[in-house]
Amino acid sequence: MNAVLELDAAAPTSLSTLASWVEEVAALTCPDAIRWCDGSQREYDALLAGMEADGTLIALNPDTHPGCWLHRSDPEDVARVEHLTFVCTRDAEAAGPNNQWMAPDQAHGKMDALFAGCMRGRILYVVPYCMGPIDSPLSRCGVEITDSPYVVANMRLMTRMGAQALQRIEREGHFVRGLHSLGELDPDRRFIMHFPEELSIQSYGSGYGGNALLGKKCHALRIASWQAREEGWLAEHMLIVGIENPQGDTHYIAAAFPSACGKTNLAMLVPPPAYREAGWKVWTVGDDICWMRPGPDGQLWAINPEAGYFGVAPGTSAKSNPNALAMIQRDTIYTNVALTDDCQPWWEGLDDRAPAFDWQGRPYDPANGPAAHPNARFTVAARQCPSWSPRAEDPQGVPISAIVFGGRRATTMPLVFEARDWRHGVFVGATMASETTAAATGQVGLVRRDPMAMKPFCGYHFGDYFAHWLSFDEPGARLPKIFHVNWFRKDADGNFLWPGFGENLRVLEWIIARVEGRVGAEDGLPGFMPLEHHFAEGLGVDPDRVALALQVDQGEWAIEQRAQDQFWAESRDRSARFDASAPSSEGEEATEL
Ligand code: OXD
Ligand code: MN
Repeated sequence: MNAVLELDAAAPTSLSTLASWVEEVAALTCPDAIRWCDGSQREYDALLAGMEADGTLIALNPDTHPGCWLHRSDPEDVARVEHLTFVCTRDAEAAGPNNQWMAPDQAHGKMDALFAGCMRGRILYVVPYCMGPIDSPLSRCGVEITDSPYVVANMRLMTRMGAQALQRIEREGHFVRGLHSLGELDPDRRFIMHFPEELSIQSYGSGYGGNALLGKKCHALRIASWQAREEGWLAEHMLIVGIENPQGDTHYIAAAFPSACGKTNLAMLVPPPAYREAGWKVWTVGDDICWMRPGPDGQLWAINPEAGYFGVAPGTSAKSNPNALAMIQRDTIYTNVALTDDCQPWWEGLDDRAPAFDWQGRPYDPANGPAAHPNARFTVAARQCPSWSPRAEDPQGVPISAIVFGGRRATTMPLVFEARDWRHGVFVGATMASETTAAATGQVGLVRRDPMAMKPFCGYHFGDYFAHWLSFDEPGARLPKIFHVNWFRKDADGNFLWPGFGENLRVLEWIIARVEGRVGAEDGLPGFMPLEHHFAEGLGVDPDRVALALQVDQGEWAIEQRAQDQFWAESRDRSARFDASAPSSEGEEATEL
């Protein structure tokens, strides 16, 4: 490999702060060699070949899945670990009740002890990356140091990684510092530490995506949310999707849902046949993270800082997400999926074939649980998606017409409603809740408050975060309308009331009609509710079930409001100023056309 350097060789960068940081880290971690990654195909191929040789990756069936690989993680290292994730600010209050806090000195002491000598026998990779289009003023850069070639390969798919990013970093002179080691993969020696004041991240003891691909949750959400507050923008856990109507006009919608609630599916939605024939098109800009900033025209302009998708495999099928299925047929890294007997990737919900091996490589036995881990993932370059939007590369970003919040709620929350104004919309996002999923360790299926789907990702005090959101409502602002959706409402027998997937376009159509001021709404308990809509037209679902999905039950709503009050009480102090200003759900005027 041309880029392998001995420890004492000169670093290939003109930026002395970067060169000296790499030297310091090498002195602490004692790697056998240092490799500066250039992001080339050659480098990527060599990394994959090395991982195949040492068993880190298994080549999948080259006829059905060319260029695809399977990685089996340590069985104890399969999801984000919120209980081991910390925000380390000088002032404990700044991290807020929504984060675990540790004093920076204490955290550094702990992490230095863990990192000491941890790369002996390993290669230290230096991974310069850019979050966002390489020439966008909205983008931000970082450098991740890691001893995991799996992380390097994933970072190449997920970010603009390598020589061009390094050039931008050298030009700008600053970058977010991320230090990662697999360590021993011991859950008792695992920490994910964030130092927003130092713009740095330290992650030890996990190879799992959200803990180890530091550009993603750690940088693009926790650190970026802190930077965004200081600089007047928003770093959000949102997909970005463009909806093109038959007249050729495209509206961009940003939508926040908690992990594993169908963000990727919504971002890649395939219109139902009647909509497709009428000329509706869907364009995927991003499936997980959205950075938004007010433009000179007062609108919010957004970029997807990522260049790839790290999606949940189970449940992905020709029905739920045909675009995703098409894009992961080639050049994809799978993690913790099952295998068929001819070495094709398989997971629950894909099809009715029988798997041969489970995610741990054991002959499949239903007594051992699901064949694929419920949080099994695929990593793939965004451009491979058939609905990929070329606007994902636009340095100016895309203008956002609507913001949608949503959660997984069996009861209470209707299919859709609109917030009365920005202030109310912030309240709706702040009080959002969802049933927990397998994307994080812990019990699945509990309703928890997850404001703006940022509970695990906001790098500072939620009270300050809500205040930051409110601050965008200023003279001259042309802010998006805010909506709330729930695709997951169930009837008394536990069956979903709404078919979801491609049919969700019907709800997005109503949202766009509201944005354009073309349809009326009535004021209901949660906000403005649909009057005219096409939700049930030609849907093949009993319209009474759709009506039930749209309904708000007074008793359930009262319980919801008590739960919201309890949430505000927990985040008292800084959120109090916001709580006091929250609109009541009664006495507002219905919107006129
Ligand atoms: C993700 C998550 O991986 O939210 O996107 O957990
Ligand atoms: Mn996510």
